[in-house]
Amino acid sequence: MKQELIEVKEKALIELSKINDRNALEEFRIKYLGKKGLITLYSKRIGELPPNERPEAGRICNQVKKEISSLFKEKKEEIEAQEKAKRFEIDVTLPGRAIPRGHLHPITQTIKDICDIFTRMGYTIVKGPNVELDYYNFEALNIPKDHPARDMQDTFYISKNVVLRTHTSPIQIRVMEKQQPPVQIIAPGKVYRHDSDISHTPMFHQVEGLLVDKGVSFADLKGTLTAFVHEMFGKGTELRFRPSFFPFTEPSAEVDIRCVICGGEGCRTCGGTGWLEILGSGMVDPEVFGFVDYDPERYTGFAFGMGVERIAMLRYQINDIHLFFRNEVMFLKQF
Ligand code: 2U9
Repeated sequence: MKQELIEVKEKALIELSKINDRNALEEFRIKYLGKKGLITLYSKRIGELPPNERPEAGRICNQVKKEISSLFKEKKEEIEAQEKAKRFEIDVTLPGRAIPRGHLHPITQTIKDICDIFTRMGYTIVKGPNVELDYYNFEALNIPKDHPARDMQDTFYISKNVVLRTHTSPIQIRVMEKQQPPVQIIAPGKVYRHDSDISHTPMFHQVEGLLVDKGVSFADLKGTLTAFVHEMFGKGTELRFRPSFFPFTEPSAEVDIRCVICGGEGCRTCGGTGWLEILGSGMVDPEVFGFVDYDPERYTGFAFGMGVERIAMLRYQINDIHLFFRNEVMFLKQF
């Protein structure tokens, strides 16, 4: 039996040395160390030996069991460590997973570009509330009570005297209320009009500007807006000032540029005229100065306003305003 046990041990140690996964190791444990395993079997057989052989056989059996158990334990730890290492294995030679980089929305980019041109001319950017008092949105801008813009059909009313601003002009009124001239500000932001069809969205963006000081003339307005158009659409862009009307400016003018699509030949975009309207402007009406306590005898000023979506559509040659607000990544990715 002594010889048999030594052979079992040697066989077991060779088997164990070849094992390198959890399942084979478990099979090994059952075969040698389990309840019905070989070592258990031998220890039971000790009782069948003549009494004088039993102590030595018992000692050898215990020693064999101890050795196998100890090497089994070592192997178990080794396999567990290997498995753990495999789970956390990182192949540093693999190419990295690229995180797609986003960018500003084309409307945000256009607002930024417009504002950058004016800040370089010395204008300060000012923001204001989207929900406005009727007074700042209409009254102080010389928009009379019976003006169609004040109709429920055209303006979103929050309550009798509170509206969603229909233009960013109330921002300029708020600034003028707080400070005397000189004022040189640019007012970008969202505006809301009760209007939704192929070419209108109920929310869109405007950038407006205001400059008030002593001796400001229509020539300053023309020079400023000409510089803006040349920066925004290119130095060679031809433009024209066309008489118009706004309740808050007098005289008023709209600015057209040569059609960016046909170059003046006449096409669908310019409606065959060869010109594209891009902004409105004028000298601030003295009536408006009355509301903010500016002396119209001492000060004059000019103002202008543009729709950002329209500028962006011309700039990127987009024919549908709704594309800006659908959040389709395939569209937005292009800018
Ligand atoms: C104050 C005084 C005057 C701002 C102006 C326009 C002309 C204009 C339109 C462009 C396209 C609105 O988005 S749009 O539909 N705006 O034509 N805006 S003058 O005049 C002001 C503003 C504030 C205190």
